[in-house]
Amino acid sequence: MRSSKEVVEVEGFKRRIPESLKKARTKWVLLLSPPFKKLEYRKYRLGENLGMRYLASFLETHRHRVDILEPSLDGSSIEKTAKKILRNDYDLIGLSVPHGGLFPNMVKVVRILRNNGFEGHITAGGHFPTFEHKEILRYNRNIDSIVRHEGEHTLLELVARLDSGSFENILGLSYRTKDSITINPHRPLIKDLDGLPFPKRDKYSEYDELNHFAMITSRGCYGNCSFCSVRAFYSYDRPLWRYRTPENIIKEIEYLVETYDAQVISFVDDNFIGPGEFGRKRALKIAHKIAERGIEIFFEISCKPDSVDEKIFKNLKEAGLRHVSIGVESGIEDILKRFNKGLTVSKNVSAIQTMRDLSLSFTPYFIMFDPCTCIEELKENVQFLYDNNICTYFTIRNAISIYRGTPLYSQVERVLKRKNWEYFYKFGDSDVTKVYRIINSLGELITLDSILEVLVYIADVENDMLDRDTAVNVLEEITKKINKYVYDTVLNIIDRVSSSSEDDLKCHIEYFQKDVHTFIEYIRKVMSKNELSHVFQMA
Ligand code: B12
Ligand code: SF4
Repeated sequence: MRSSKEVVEVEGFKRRIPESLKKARTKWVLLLSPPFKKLEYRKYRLGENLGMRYLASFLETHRHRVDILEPSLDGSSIEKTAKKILRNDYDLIGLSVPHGGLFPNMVKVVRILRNNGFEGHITAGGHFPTFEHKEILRYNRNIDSIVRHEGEHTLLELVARLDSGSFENILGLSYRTKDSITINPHRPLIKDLDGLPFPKRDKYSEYDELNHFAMITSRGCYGNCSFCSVRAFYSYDRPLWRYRTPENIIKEIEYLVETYDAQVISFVDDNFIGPGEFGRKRALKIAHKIAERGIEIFFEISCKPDSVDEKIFKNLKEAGLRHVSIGVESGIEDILKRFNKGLTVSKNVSAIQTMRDLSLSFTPYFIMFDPCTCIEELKENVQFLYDNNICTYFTIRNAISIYRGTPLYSQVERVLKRKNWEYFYKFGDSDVTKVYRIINSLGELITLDSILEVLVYIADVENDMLDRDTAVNVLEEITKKINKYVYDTVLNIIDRVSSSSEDDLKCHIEYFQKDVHTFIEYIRKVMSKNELSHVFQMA
């Protein structure tokens, strides 16, 4: 029986099916990304979901009608999202779930829809459903099918077969029949990415006042890091890395600039610089073409440290590159091997140095904790961070996340516990657990990460309101101060936890929280002395 509590009133409108759709074989599809509990909106404002936008334009070129709802862009809560959906009689609702953390919210929306009589097909796709397809279908009778891996062709075929209800042989689909779950074979990957229509955009696409858009220029990654689900997602077929040509990429950039006055583009490729000489040449060609055509945009990319090459990055910077996320992950050779990064510490150091030489702002992604971490490794890693002047709350606090489908998942499966569709584990070393708990109780330190981000932004972007030179000088000064403070704090924490009891832990947490507070007040004074107090408000 469905509980009456979850039925929402949908007042003031009748469900409507447009006349045009009634006649044609065209279907009406809604693509939905995870909604939020009211107060989570700011925390989870994620930027546009490119996967859904690719699917939408693909279905539209095959004459289907597609709406997109992205609650993270317009701030709709779970209930408001469900109400909006119930106004229309969609043939199919497609849930896009990049990550399991927000899946419980999706489940709530779906329950409200079913309890209010929604009878259309509900499918889900993205990284999380792909790896958890069996469990989702087993535990969620409201969800009818899962589109695994790349979605364009599988979803199109599913939509075309809705009337017949027969989903046999739709490659890439897992679905529920009355009593069982059928898992169809994989669908080969799309070889020609240039052949795909550009992702569908609308007024919600840009995600801040700078007309900021996301783009992707390749799919897959030739890396094989043990914790990463990207390889697992694409590696059942070849090639591991597929790319769009520079000509096709430039066309999309120009479309975004001309149609939406795009000023900033985040390239969300896992590794913007593709493999080997070919990848480098492609990146260089993209840079040259942007410059040649006089396109005025700022952009950011992510890449592996071993693809940081001074010549390419200089050209990319001249074309508008302003920020690079680099997967440094560790400052210890053995750990880089443990993660199967295919990297060395010296490659990491040289990538950081190249960023500095080119005055490019960068974020080093770093994994401080994993199930096997020991205290000596924490010390060695924090020393690496300090020596490279990148010791911040962002780099010291991360524990590796574990996803089904990854090699790491298979290695540690027996110690994992699942809660709300995410996996948790205990560290092998109890002192490491204590250090982790103390570090994660120091959330106030995030303020310093934000302050550094704002200063980098002011230092980078022309801005009449703020004094850029001051920002550049202060940035250098407080980066050093924060680097030293965070380093000392971690060593101090490590020192205190050894042989301390659970009761001591509480005292340590109080002590460090006070200490952090005092340090932040000190930074506030430094900023105010330099007439940059407003940076605290912006952070
Ligand atoms: C950009 C990005 C983000 C953006 C989000 C942008 C957005 N609104 O989607 C930001 C930076 C905010 C972000 C945040 C996070 N991300 Co992220 N992110 C990515 C990244 C790099 C690219 C996504 C993308 O645009 N891909 C391009 C499109 C074309 O591909 P796609 O999204 O996979 O979509 C295709 C298919 O999946 C499928 N599909 C997708 N949705 C649907 C829906 C339906 C109905 C169907 C039929 C098919 C379908 O069809 C699409 C077209 O082929 C991916 C890695 C990757 N390579 O995909 C990680 C990735 C998805 N992120 C990941 C993670 C872990 C996170 C965070 C948890 C990180 C963190 N610790 O905070 C958060 C959580 C966000 C959340 N709450 O959901 C993991 C997920 C791992 C997993 N198995 O769960 C990935 C795979 C990265 C990784 N290395 O492991 N992320
Ligand atoms: S390089 Fe990045 S995207 Fe590629 S496998 Fe490693 S972590 Fe994943």
